[in-house]
Amino acid sequence: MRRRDVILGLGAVATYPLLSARELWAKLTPSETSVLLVVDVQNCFLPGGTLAVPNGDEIIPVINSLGEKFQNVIFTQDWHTQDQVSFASNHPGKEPFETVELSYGTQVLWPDHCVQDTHDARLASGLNIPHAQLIIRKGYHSEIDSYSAFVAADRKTKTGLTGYMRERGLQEVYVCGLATDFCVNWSAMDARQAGMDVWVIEDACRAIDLNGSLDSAWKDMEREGVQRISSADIQ
Ligand code: VGL
Ligand code: ZN
Repeated sequence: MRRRDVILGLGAVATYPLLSARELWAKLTPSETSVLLVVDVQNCFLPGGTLAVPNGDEIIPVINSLGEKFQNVIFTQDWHTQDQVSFASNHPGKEPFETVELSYGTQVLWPDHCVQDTHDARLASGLNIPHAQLIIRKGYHSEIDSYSAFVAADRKTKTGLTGYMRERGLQEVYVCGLATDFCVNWSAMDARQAGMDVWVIEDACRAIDLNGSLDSAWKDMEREGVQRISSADIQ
Protein backbone atom coordinates (compact mmCIF):
# COMPACT_ATOMS: atom_id res chain seq x y z
CA MET A 1 0.00 0.00 0.00
CA ARG A 2 1.52 3.27 -1.07
CA ARG A 3 0.98 6.45 0.92
CA ARG A 4 -0.71 8.09 -2.06
CA ASP A 5 -3.33 5.32 -2.14
CA VAL A 6 -4.07 5.83 1.55
CA ILE A 7 -4.58 9.55 1.07
CA LEU A 8 -6.78 8.99 -1.99
CA GLY A 9 -8.65 6.38 0.01
CA LEU A 10 -9.29 8.76 2.90
CA GLY A 11 -10.56 11.38 0.47
CA ALA A 12 -12.94 8.79 -0.87
CA VAL A 13 -14.27 8.04 2.62
CA ALA A 14 -15.45 11.60 2.92
CA THR A 15 -16.81 11.83 -0.60
CA TYR A 16 -18.19 8.39 -1.39
CA PRO A 17 -19.20 6.66 1.84
CA LEU A 18 -20.70 3.72 -0.07
CA LEU A 19 -17.43 2.48 -1.56
CA SER A 20 -16.37 -0.99 -0.39
CA ALA A 21 -13.47 -1.47 2.00
CA ARG A 22 -11.42 -2.90 -0.87
CA GLU A 23 -11.98 0.16 -3.05
CA LEU A 24 -10.85 2.41 -0.23
CA TRP A 25 -7.98 0.31 0.98
CA ALA A 26 -5.97 -2.61 -0.23
CA LYS A 27 -6.28 -3.31 -3.92
CA LEU A 28 -4.82 -6.67 -4.79
CA THR A 29 -1.66 -6.59 -6.86
CA PRO A 30 -0.81 -9.82 -8.69
CA SER A 31 2.85 -10.77 -8.30
CA GLU A 32 5.20 -13.06 -10.21
CA THR A 33 3.87 -15.98 -8.15
CA SER A 34 0.22 -15.20 -8.99
CA VAL A 35 -1.71 -16.80 -11.80
CA LEU A 36 -4.97 -15.96 -13.54
CA LEU A 37 -6.76 -19.28 -14.12
CA VAL A 38 -9.29 -18.84 -16.94
CA VAL A 39 -11.69 -21.77 -16.73
CA ASP A 40 -13.48 -23.20 -19.78
CA VAL A 41 -14.13 -20.04 -21.77
CA GLN A 42 -15.04 -22.15 -24.78
CA ASN A 43 -17.66 -21.90 -27.51
CA CYS A 44 -19.74 -24.67 -25.92
CA PHE A 45 -20.39 -22.51 -22.84
CA LEU A 46 -21.17 -19.32 -24.76
CA PRO A 47 -24.49 -18.30 -26.36
CA GLY A 48 -25.02 -20.61 -29.34
CA GLY A 49 -22.92 -23.37 -27.77
CA THR A 50 -24.08 -26.83 -26.74
CA LEU A 51 -24.13 -26.04 -22.99
CA ALA A 52 -24.54 -22.27 -23.09
CA VAL A 53 -24.13 -20.48 -19.77
CA PRO A 54 -26.50 -17.48 -19.61
CA ASN A 55 -24.58 -14.31 -20.51
CA GLY A 56 -21.33 -16.25 -20.62
CA ASP A 57 -20.01 -13.97 -23.37
CA GLU A 58 -20.18 -10.92 -21.08
CA ILE A 59 -17.10 -12.00 -19.17
CA ILE A 60 -14.73 -12.03 -22.14
CA PRO A 61 -13.82 -8.31 -22.09
CA VAL A 62 -13.47 -8.48 -18.29
CA ILE A 63 -11.08 -11.43 -18.59
CA ASN A 64 -9.08 -9.73 -21.35
CA SER A 65 -8.51 -6.70 -19.10
CA LEU A 66 -7.58 -8.92 -16.18
CA GLY A 67 -5.09 -10.74 -18.41
CA GLU A 68 -3.10 -7.50 -18.75
CA LYS A 69 -2.59 -7.44 -14.97
CA PHE A 70 -1.10 -10.93 -14.72
CA GLN A 71 2.31 -12.17 -15.84
CA ASN A 72 1.02 -15.73 -15.58
CA VAL A 73 -2.19 -16.86 -17.24
CA ILE A 74 -3.43 -20.43 -17.62
CA PHE A 75 -6.48 -21.53 -19.60
CA THR A 76 -8.46 -24.70 -19.00
CA GLN A 77 -10.31 -26.51 -21.75
CA ASP A 78 -13.09 -29.04 -21.18
CA TRP A 79 -12.13 -31.77 -23.65
CA HIS A 80 -14.51 -34.69 -23.85
CA THR A 81 -14.74 -37.76 -26.05
CA GLN A 82 -18.13 -38.56 -27.61
CA ASP A 83 -18.52 -41.48 -25.17
CA GLN A 84 -17.99 -39.28 -22.09
CA VAL A 85 -19.88 -40.75 -19.14
CA SER A 86 -21.41 -37.38 -18.19
CA PHE A 87 -23.27 -37.05 -21.51
CA ALA A 88 -26.99 -37.85 -21.12
CA SER A 89 -26.87 -39.28 -24.65
CA ASN A 90 -24.73 -42.13 -23.29
CA HIS A 91 -27.45 -43.12 -20.77
CA PRO A 92 -30.52 -44.38 -22.62
CA GLY A 93 -33.74 -43.06 -21.10
CA LYS A 94 -31.98 -40.19 -19.32
CA GLU A 95 -32.28 -36.49 -20.12
CA PRO A 96 -29.74 -33.72 -19.68
CA PHE A 97 -29.65 -32.24 -16.15
CA GLU A 98 -30.86 -35.48 -14.54
CA THR A 99 -28.33 -37.36 -12.41
CA VAL A 100 -26.90 -40.88 -12.33
CA GLU A 101 -24.97 -42.76 -9.68
CA LEU A 102 -21.50 -43.72 -10.88
CA SER A 103 -18.68 -45.52 -9.05
CA TYR A 104 -17.29 -42.16 -7.90
CA GLY A 105 -20.65 -40.69 -6.82
CA THR A 106 -23.55 -38.68 -8.22
CA GLN A 107 -22.97 -37.30 -11.68
CA VAL A 108 -25.07 -34.60 -13.35
CA LEU A 109 -25.83 -35.53 -16.95
CA TRP A 110 -25.12 -32.87 -19.54
CA PRO A 111 -25.93 -32.30 -23.17
CA ASP A 112 -23.07 -33.43 -25.41
CA HIS A 113 -20.54 -30.60 -25.21
CA CYS A 114 -16.90 -29.71 -25.77
CA VAL A 115 -16.17 -32.77 -27.88
CA GLN A 116 -12.47 -32.93 -28.72
CA ASP A 117 -11.36 -31.02 -31.78
CA THR A 118 -14.74 -29.51 -32.59
CA HIS A 119 -15.53 -25.81 -33.04
CA ASP A 120 -17.67 -26.11 -29.89
CA ALA A 121 -14.63 -27.07 -27.81
CA ARG A 122 -12.38 -24.23 -29.02
CA LEU A 123 -11.44 -21.42 -26.69
CA ALA A 124 -13.58 -18.34 -27.37
CA SER A 125 -12.16 -16.39 -30.28
CA GLY A 126 -12.73 -13.14 -28.36
CA LEU A 127 -10.13 -14.06 -25.76
CA ASN A 128 -7.11 -11.87 -26.26
CA ILE A 129 -4.33 -12.85 -23.86
CA PRO A 130 -1.38 -13.64 -26.12
CA HIS A 131 1.02 -14.16 -23.21
CA ALA A 132 -1.04 -17.02 -21.67
CA GLN A 133 1.38 -19.82 -20.92
CA LEU A 134 -0.57 -23.06 -20.64
CA ILE A 135 -3.81 -24.62 -21.80
CA ILE A 136 -4.68 -27.52 -19.52
CA ARG A 137 -7.23 -29.96 -20.88
CA LYS A 138 -9.52 -31.94 -18.63
CA GLY A 139 -12.42 -34.38 -18.83
CA TYR A 140 -10.75 -36.50 -21.53
CA HIS A 141 -11.03 -39.82 -19.66
CA SER A 142 -14.33 -41.16 -21.00
CA GLU A 143 -15.28 -42.90 -17.72
CA ILE A 144 -14.60 -39.92 -15.41
CA ASP A 145 -15.82 -36.33 -15.70
CA SER A 146 -13.62 -33.50 -14.44
CA TYR A 147 -15.05 -30.15 -13.44
CA SER A 148 -11.83 -29.32 -11.64
CA ALA A 149 -8.70 -28.13 -13.40
CA PHE A 150 -6.69 -30.15 -10.86
CA VAL A 151 -8.37 -33.48 -10.01
CA ALA A 152 -11.05 -35.44 -11.88
CA ALA A 153 -14.41 -36.44 -10.37
CA ASP A 154 -13.08 -39.72 -8.96
CA ARG A 155 -10.92 -37.44 -6.76
CA LYS A 156 -7.83 -39.49 -7.73
CA THR A 157 -7.04 -38.84 -11.39
CA LYS A 158 -4.83 -35.74 -11.70
CA THR A 159 -4.51 -33.29 -14.56
CA GLY A 160 -0.94 -32.37 -13.58
CA LEU A 161 -1.76 -28.72 -12.91
CA THR A 162 -0.76 -28.87 -9.23
CA GLY A 163 2.67 -30.17 -10.21
CA TYR A 164 3.06 -27.57 -12.94
CA MET A 165 2.20 -24.76 -10.56
CA ARG A 166 4.47 -26.08 -7.78
CA GLU A 167 7.38 -26.45 -10.16
CA ARG A 168 6.91 -22.86 -11.33
CA GLY A 169 6.38 -21.50 -7.81
CA LEU A 170 2.84 -20.28 -8.59
CA GLN A 171 1.02 -20.05 -5.27
CA GLU A 172 -1.78 -17.54 -5.65
CA VAL A 173 -4.64 -18.42 -7.96
CA TYR A 174 -7.21 -15.94 -9.24
CA VAL A 175 -10.02 -17.93 -10.83
CA CYS A 176 -12.49 -16.71 -13.45
CA GLY A 177 -14.51 -18.22 -16.29
CA LEU A 178 -17.37 -20.68 -16.68
CA ALA A 179 -19.26 -21.87 -14.88
CA THR A 180 -19.11 -20.33 -11.41
CA ASP A 181 -21.01 -23.21 -9.78
CA PHE A 182 -19.25 -26.08 -11.56
CA CYS A 183 -15.79 -25.84 -13.05
CA VAL A 184 -14.83 -22.55 -11.37
CA ASN A 185 -16.10 -23.81 -8.01
CA TRP A 186 -14.37 -27.20 -8.18
CA SER A 187 -11.12 -25.67 -9.42
CA ALA A 188 -11.10 -23.08 -6.66
CA MET A 189 -11.85 -25.72 -4.00
CA ASP A 190 -9.08 -27.99 -5.25
CA ALA A 191 -6.59 -25.14 -5.38
CA ARG A 192 -7.36 -24.55 -1.68
CA GLN A 193 -6.93 -28.28 -1.02
CA ALA A 194 -3.50 -28.02 -2.64
CA GLY A 195 -2.61 -25.25 -0.17
CA MET A 196 -2.82 -22.31 -2.56
CA ASP A 197 -4.30 -18.88 -1.82
CA VAL A 198 -7.43 -18.54 -3.93
CA TRP A 199 -9.61 -15.67 -5.12
CA VAL A 200 -12.68 -16.03 -7.34
CA ILE A 201 -13.43 -12.96 -9.44
CA GLU A 202 -17.20 -12.92 -9.42
CA ASP A 203 -17.90 -10.52 -12.28
CA ALA A 204 -15.49 -12.49 -14.49
CA CYS A 205 -17.63 -15.63 -14.04
CA ARG A 206 -21.16 -16.69 -14.99
CA ALA A 207 -23.19 -19.57 -13.53
CA ILE A 208 -25.40 -22.41 -14.75
CA ASP A 209 -27.38 -22.37 -11.45
CA LEU A 210 -29.01 -25.79 -11.36
CA ASN A 211 -31.20 -26.50 -8.28
CA GLY A 212 -29.48 -23.94 -6.07
CA SER A 213 -25.97 -24.89 -7.21
CA LEU A 214 -24.76 -21.29 -7.29
CA ASP A 215 -25.68 -20.56 -3.66
CA SER A 216 -24.17 -23.77 -2.41
CA ALA A 217 -21.01 -23.21 -4.47
CA TRP A 218 -20.41 -19.82 -2.82
CA LYS A 219 -21.10 -21.30 0.62
CA ASP A 220 -18.63 -24.14 0.02
CA MET A 221 -15.99 -21.81 -1.35
CA GLU A 222 -16.34 -19.34 1.49
CA ARG A 223 -16.09 -22.19 4.02
CA GLU A 224 -12.82 -23.31 2.39
CA GLY A 225 -11.34 -19.82 2.56
CA VAL A 226 -11.77 -18.94 -1.11
CA GLN A 227 -11.98 -15.15 -1.31
CA ARG A 228 -14.84 -13.66 -3.32
CA ILE A 229 -13.77 -10.50 -5.10
CA SER A 230 -14.61 -8.40 -8.13
CA SER A 231 -12.31 -7.44 -11.00
CA ALA A 232 -12.21 -3.87 -9.66
CA ASP A 233 -10.40 -5.19 -6.57
CA ILE A 234 -7.33 -5.99 -8.65
CA GLN A 235 -4.88 -3.34 -9.80
C1 VGL B 1 -18.76 -27.48 -16.98
C2 VGL B 1 -20.61 -28.81 -16.84
C3 VGL B 1 -19.98 -29.76 -17.62
C4 VGL B 1 -18.11 -26.19 -16.61
C5 VGL B 1 -18.12 -28.42 -17.74
O1 VGL B 1 -17.17 -25.74 -17.32
O2 VGL B 1 -18.55 -25.58 -15.61
N1 VGL B 1 -20.00 -27.68 -16.52
N2 VGL B 1 -18.75 -29.57 -18.06
ZN1 ZN C 1 -17.87 -30.92 -19.40
